[in-house]
Amino acid sequence: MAKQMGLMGLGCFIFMMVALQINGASATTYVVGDSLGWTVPPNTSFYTEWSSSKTFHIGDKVLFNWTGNHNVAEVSSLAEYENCVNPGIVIGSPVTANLLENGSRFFICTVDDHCEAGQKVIITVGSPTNTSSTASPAPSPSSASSLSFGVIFTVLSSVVAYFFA
Ligand SMILES: [Cu+2]
Repeated sequence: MAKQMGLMGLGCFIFMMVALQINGASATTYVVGDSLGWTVPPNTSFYTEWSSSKTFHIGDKVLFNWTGNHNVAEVSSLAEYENCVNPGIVIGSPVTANLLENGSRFFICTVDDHCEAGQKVIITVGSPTNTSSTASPAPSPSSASSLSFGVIFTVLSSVVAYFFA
């Protein structure tokens, strides 16, 4: 009985460790612009450089934080982003965008000419769609999770099989 309890305990322990790892791997919140926040930047490439200095993964969040007269609007294409097309829908402050899938998302400020002055950012999860980067793609979190759950089921089945043997 003591041996069986020990094995069940081991199974639970492994389950908790794997669950913690899954949560820990998908919980980064990035503040757009870091200490500058979301404002008219000192130069038009500021947010492009900020974004390219980060590696975003599915499950991460980006936080737009600002004071004063700004907003966040999400446009649906690179063309709209480049032309600062106002989608007519803006979001209050602060704004947190959840990155739920691979691809690029385009955010701009629609106040006055802030977008033209560089207050816009592209957040890309997975392989960049608009650069020629040859960096190897990050492993997919979903396949990592599937693998982890596969391990859990294998371990638990072994424990159960042992228990009933
Ligand atoms: Cu603005």
